[in-house]
This record gives sequence, structure tokens and C-alpha cells, in this order.
Amino acid sequence: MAQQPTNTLDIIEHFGPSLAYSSGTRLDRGVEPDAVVKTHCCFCGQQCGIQLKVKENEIIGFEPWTEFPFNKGMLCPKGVKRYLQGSHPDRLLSAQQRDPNAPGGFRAIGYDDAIRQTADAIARIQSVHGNDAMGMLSGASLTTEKTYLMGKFARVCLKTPYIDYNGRLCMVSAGAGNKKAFGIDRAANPWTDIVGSEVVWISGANVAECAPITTNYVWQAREQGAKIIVVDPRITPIARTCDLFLPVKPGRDIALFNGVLQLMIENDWLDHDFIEQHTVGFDALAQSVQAWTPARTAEVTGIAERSIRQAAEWWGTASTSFLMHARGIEHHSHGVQNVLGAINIVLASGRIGRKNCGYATITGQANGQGGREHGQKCDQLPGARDLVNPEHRAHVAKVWDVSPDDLPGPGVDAYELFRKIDRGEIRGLLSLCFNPLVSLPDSNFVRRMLDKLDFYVAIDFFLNDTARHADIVLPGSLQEEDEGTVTQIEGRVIKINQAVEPPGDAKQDWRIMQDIAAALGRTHGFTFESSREIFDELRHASRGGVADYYGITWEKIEQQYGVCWPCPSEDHPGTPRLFEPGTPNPIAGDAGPFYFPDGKARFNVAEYSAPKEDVDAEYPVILTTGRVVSQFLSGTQTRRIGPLVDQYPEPRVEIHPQLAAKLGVVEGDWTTVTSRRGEIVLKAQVVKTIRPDTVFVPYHWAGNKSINRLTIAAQDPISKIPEYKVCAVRLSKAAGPPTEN
Ligand SMILES: Nc1nc2c(c(=O)[nH]1)N[C@H]1C(S)=C(S)[C@@H](COP(=O)(O)OP(=O)(O)OC[C@H]3O[C@@H](n4cnc5c(=O)[nH]c(N)nc54)[C@H](O)[C@@H]3O)O[C@H]1N2
Ligand SMILES: Nc1nc2c(c(=O)[nH]1)N[C@H]1C(S)=C(S)[C@@H](COP(=O)(O)OP(=O)(O)OC[C@H]3O[C@@H](n4cnc5c(=O)[nH]c(N)nc54)[C@H](O)[C@@H]3O)O[C@H]1N2
Ligand code: SF4
Ligand SMILES: [Mo]
Repeated sequence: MAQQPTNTLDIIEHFGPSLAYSSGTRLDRGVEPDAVVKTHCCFCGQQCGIQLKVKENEIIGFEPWTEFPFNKGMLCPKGVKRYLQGSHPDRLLSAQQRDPNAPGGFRAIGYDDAIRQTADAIARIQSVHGNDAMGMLSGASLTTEKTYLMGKFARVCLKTPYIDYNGRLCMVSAGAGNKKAFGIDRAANPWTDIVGSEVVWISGANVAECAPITTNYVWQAREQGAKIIVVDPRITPIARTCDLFLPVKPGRDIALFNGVLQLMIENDWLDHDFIEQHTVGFDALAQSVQAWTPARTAEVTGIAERSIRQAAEWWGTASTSFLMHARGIEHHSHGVQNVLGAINIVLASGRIGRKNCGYATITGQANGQGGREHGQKCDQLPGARDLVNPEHRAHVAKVWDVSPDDLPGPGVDAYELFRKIDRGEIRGLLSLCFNPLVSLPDSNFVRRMLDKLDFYVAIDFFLNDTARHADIVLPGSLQEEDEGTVTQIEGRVIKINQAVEPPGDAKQDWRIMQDIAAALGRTHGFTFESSREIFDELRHASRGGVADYYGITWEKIEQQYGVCWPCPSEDHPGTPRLFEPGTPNPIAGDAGPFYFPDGKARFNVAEYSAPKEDVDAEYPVILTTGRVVSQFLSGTQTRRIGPLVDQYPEPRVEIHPQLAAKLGVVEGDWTTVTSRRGEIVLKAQVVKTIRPDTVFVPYHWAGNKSINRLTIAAQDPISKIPEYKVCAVRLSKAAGPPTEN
């Protein structure tokens, strides 16, 4: 265990690589910039404020934006180096057409030609096989305006139900759990509520590497006396400074939450008034957790009984607290149940909707929040409306000036979309901001499906690993080449400002989508002349919905450093903290603080089930996957940023010394990891910071470095999130480095 630093600044020094102050760092080339543009980092959901320095249509560096309240100028290594991606030689400057005879398999073609070919292929597929033969994949790194346009494009231009987005791999378990319990899917509190709370509970979140700025909030809380509880199969950097570490066996978090709740009930550590006044369903839940004695909880979770008791006591007896979780509990075939388990202990404590009493899902992608609200999900319409609800359809159809009867019904999740390709039901695919070949589980299947398509068009600024299977690739825009809004981790809608123009033939993504609509002769609803116009339509489309953006304007965002939704009218300041008693909401009115007609939150029985593929004699080790601080998602961007590659050049497999000894493997040895679906050869990283029954591999690489060749395509039955966090593998020492690709 690392020596414990004593204050935040020491800690930043101590864990230098995971959190770097940007102030004083001058990474430009000593050139005086033409402009300095206040905007936000393009990577994770914290959306740190940053100022980009621009010279001759190129970003040459950055300056901290200390006034932006969330990060106050701080950035992690990715934010510091983000500006280097735009000038990478791989940047797509023209449209590309697949050509087996061309070097690299693609040749440059004119933009208009590429649009024409795309529209012709779509029209051909739809006239022969029907509208539903086209599928669309979209992304939550896009601005909210673009995500809104993508949902509208699928339903109004292509008239297909088949659109889904990469948040399916990310936010949907949290979303489904939050909707079931609270009726709304958004972090309940501003991050300032973390500081000053007595207990901070972190489940399945590698905060210091994946939400680096949140680390600072947690450490500030700790300096003010908070006890930090971390639940993870690995002693992550945040766990090294926690007060209680619970080394859960992957896939067993519901058992822990149920066991803690049982101890809260047994010791009467409950807020009876809150439960009585503001919730329903407690009795059935209490009944269901009776069997979760500390002994049984310890046996299932692999956590010592005394640690479970300690966690329950700290949590149960606190007067303020903040619980947060991320994909560690959500990427499971029972991810929604895990989330409900977490929410149950929050509701039973009554500590929500007040200062320093909070609960949040840590969002992942830049627009992980806004990207899941305005209709690019397969079952959703703008404003977090429901595609099957007749009133919701009527509202949005009116804004779109179409008949509600013409709107398709719900489609299918992103993975099922690939199964539809397999069945020949989907013949054509359009993707924007998604790299499924690297990011979906069991990727050998995904690769076969891409090659089965009649036509595939990808829109990206790099030729990503999936786009290599496309017929046409259209050169899209980097985040800094467009303006629009995103909604960050706290539910705060903020403004991305344009710093540079797209180079060469590259175009802003929303213009490309409209060019395709025009080439199809289906321009109705796709004649926006600016992102602002799209935002203004979105405001009306979301009006009166749960995710109500009507009262948000770009001006108000600039004036207030962001506006938290719901914001129902222009004179409304926004809603930083949800569920405050006495605050009316669009669903409950004055009936109560939660977003159901009776204003009450729901307890949900969270049943324990084991992961889909548990270990056995043949595959005796648990594989769990995730991230490292210097790489981002499928790596399309960060694998092109030199200093980030230097920091962590290729994936390694984290193995506990006990397991390594059994395998005869030492640090740096090439090691074969095999699952029922595939095999990978990686260097071993022998660390004491992981459970001996579990190995960990980060997923940011493609080809023979992609761990998703091994992962399982099991999905949560409600959210359809893949079970990235558990499958069964066996390991052996390899003869040498990998050869095949
Ligand atoms: N550096 C970096 N930062 C990122 C990203 C990135 O790619 N790189 N991506 C962004 C995105 S889109 C996302 S979704 C977030 C993800 O942020 P996190 O969810 O924090 O990251 P992960 O590494 O996926 O998983 C978190 C932790 O879950 C643990 N874990 C595995 N199985 C279990 C389990 O069964 N139970 C529990 N309790 N824990 C478990 C892992 O050991 C890991 O430490 O990060 C965002 N920030
Ligand atoms: N094994 C394993 N797999 C995982 C996970 C895991 O923990 N383990 N995590 C999952 C999670 S949480 C996530 S979020 C997914 C992410 O998976 P993906 O969404 O597939 O990953 P990205 O790298 O974001 O891919 C997005 C693509 O969009 C492009 N792009 C980014 N911004 C823009 C833009 O503004 N315009 C255009 N035109 N293109 C853009 C990038 O260049 C990139 O090629 O991966 C999932 N996969
Ligand atoms: S990656 Fe996230 S934490 Fe790092 S600078 Fe960007 S927004 Fe901030
Ligand atoms: Mo994510």
C-alpha cells in the first residue's frame, strides 16, 4: 500500500500521473496565439473547462480556465494533451471510398460524390428491402444538438426504428435504475455536495484514473473528515487513500448492498420519516433482504464480514453522505439490479435531496448525460420522452411537423442491431461517433457482421478500426471544429465553442447528415443553418418532458457557467440539486420531490444473480476489463497522442503475485489469456492490487490487442448493457509475443 499523503496538494504530487495541474504548463511552441477560446475538454463526462490557444486555424496549446467552477483550471493528462490530436497526419481531409487496390484499402474521392453514393445506396436498400433495412449507430461524444439530429434523422428522414448509440455500452444500467427508483435519470446532486459529507461511498469507479477531477472533491471531503469507502476488485489509486476498502469479487455487488441494508434494518439505522413520507415499496424490499446475513454476504462477495459490518455502520449512522458508482457495478448482466441495490441503501438512509446528502452515477463520455436524453436511444424521443407513449409521440411529431403515425416504434439495442445484420434484416448501416469493432463485446462476431453488410458508411475524423470495413467514410468534425452544448456529469448544460474550422473537405457532422438528407430528396426537417437553430428546436421538443431544456439558452449558459436541467422556463435558474422537498417537478407537480405522479421514490427488490459466465475448472479465472488514465475508450483519439501513448503504450494483464506464481509467470512475461470466444497474448503486470482470483485488462486497443475478442455478449435483460466486467478465462505463459493480427 502506498504511503498515505496528508493533504490534497501532496496527493497530487504523490499520484502525479493521475492528476496534473495545468497552470504554469506551456506546451505551445512559444507562439503568440491569434485567439484563446473558452470551451471544454473533448474527452470524459466531467467536461473540464479549458481555453484553447489558436493560431492560423490550428490549436497550438491551452491555458487553464480557472473561473469554470467545476475544475477550476485543473485538467488530467488527457485534457492537457488533447490539443495534439487535430494536427495528426491521419486526420481525414477528404471522403474515402473502399478500394482493395489502393494503398491502405481506401482512395480519396470528392465529398459530393461520396454523399451521392451514400444516398444512392440508402435509397436502393430501402426500396428493395424496406425502410427498416437501414440501421444507424450514434454516439455520446457528440454535442446534444447532433444527438438530437441523429434521432430525428432515423425517424423522419430514414423512417427506420433502428438507431441506437454507444451509451448502450455505458450509461443505460444507471439510467434504467434511476428511472425505476426516481423517475428521472440524472446525477441527483452538484459535486460541491461531496465536500462536507461524512461518508463518501464509491462502488465500481476508478475515480482517480477515469474521473480525475472528482478525485479532488473526494479528497477535499476527506480533508474535512469524511470517511471514504471504496468497493472494487482492485486497489485503484483512489482506494489507496480510502478509509475502508471492500475487495468485492466481480459481479457480486447486489449481495453487498443487500447485506448492508439488512444490517441497517437490524440495527434500525433507517430514516423512518423519510421512508414513510417519500417512498413506496420498503416492506417488500425488507422482506427480500432478510436472508442476506453478514456471513452469507461475506461468502458471496468475498469481502470479510467485519468489513461489511464496518461499512454498514459508517453508512447507517452517518448524518450526511454521498454515494457514487460507475461502470464497475453497471457493466453486468444484472447491472440494473446492482444500481437498484445502491439506490436502496441511499433511500433507506433518507440522505438525498439535501446539501451534502447525495447520490450520482458518474457519467462516462463527454456528453454521456445529454447524449442519453434527446432521442438517439432506440426507445426514446427528445426530452427523455418515450417512443411508445402516444402523448409523447404527438408532442414531438408536432415540433417535427410530421404525423405521429409516421414515427416508427422502438428499435433494438446496439448489439441486437448486429444480430439483425446476421439475420439479413438490416442491410445498410450509417455510423457516427462509434467504434463498435473495438468497443462491443465478442468482437469477432462484430467483424463478421460488418463484412456482411450491403453498404456501410462511417462518419469520423479518423479512419477508425470499424470504418476500415466501410464502403464510404465521410470526414466529420473534431469537437473543437463546431459549437453546441453538452451536459456534464452534474446535469449541467454547458457550451462547446468553436476554435477552428474543419480542414480540407471535412465538415461539421450535422451538415453531413443534412447533405445526405438533401441527396435523398428528403429535406423536410433538415434545413438547419446553425447548431443554435437545432438547439432552439430541441428546446421546444424537450419542453414539458422530464429532461426539460426549454428554459435554457446559450446566453444563459455563458452567463451562469452552465444551466442544470430541468429548466422549464426562461426565468428559471435551472436545478442543480434534484429532489429537494418543496420543489415542484413536471411529473409530480407539488405532490412530492420524486418524478412520479405521487412524488414518491420507489424501493425495488434487487435480486442477486451470479454473472452469466462464472468460472469453472476449464476457465478458472475472472476477467474484468476497463480503463487506464492516459487512454480514452476505443483509443481512436488517444492512441494518436504521443505523450499519452508513452504513458501506457499497450495493454497489459494485471495479475496478483499468487496467481502469477501458480502460472509460473513473472512481471513482463508474455501471457496468453483465453476465453471461450478468443485468445490474446499480453505482457503480465504482476501487482498486489488485484484479487488473486481476478485479472484485469484495459480495452483501448484494436486488432490482436483488443480484449473484446474475449469478452462475452451477455446483456442485462432491462438495460441491454454488455457484461464487460465479468467473464471466465484461463491463463498460461506464452512462448513469445503475439503474431497473428
Ligand atoms: N482515462 C479514462 N477516463 C475515462 C474513460 C477512458 O476511457 N479513459 N472513459 C470514460 C467513460 S466513457 C466511462 S464509462 C468512465 C468509466 O469509469 P469507471 O467505471 O470508473 O472505469 P472502468 O475502468 O470501466 O471500471 C471501474 C472499476 O470497476 C472495477 N470493477 C470491475 N468489476 C467490478 C465489480 O464487479 N464490482 C465493482 N464494485 N467494481 C468492479 C474495476 O476494477 C475498475 O477499477 O470513464 C470515463 N473516463
Ligand atoms: N471490454 C470493455 N469494452 C468496453 C468498455 C469496458 O469497460 N470494457 N466500456 C464501454 C464504454 S463505457 C463505452 S462508453 C464504449 C465506447 O465505445 P466507442 O463509442 O466505440 O468508443 P469511442 O472511442 O468513443 O469511439 C467513438 C468514435 O467516434 C469518433 N468521434 C469522437 N467524437 C466525435 C465527433 O464529435 N464527431 C465524429 N464524427 N466522430 C467523433 C472517435 O474518433 C471514435 O472513432 O466502450 C465500451 N466498451
Ligand atoms: S479527460 Fe475528463 S478529467 Fe481529463 S481533462 Fe478531460 S474532461 Fe477533465
Ligand atoms: Mo462509457
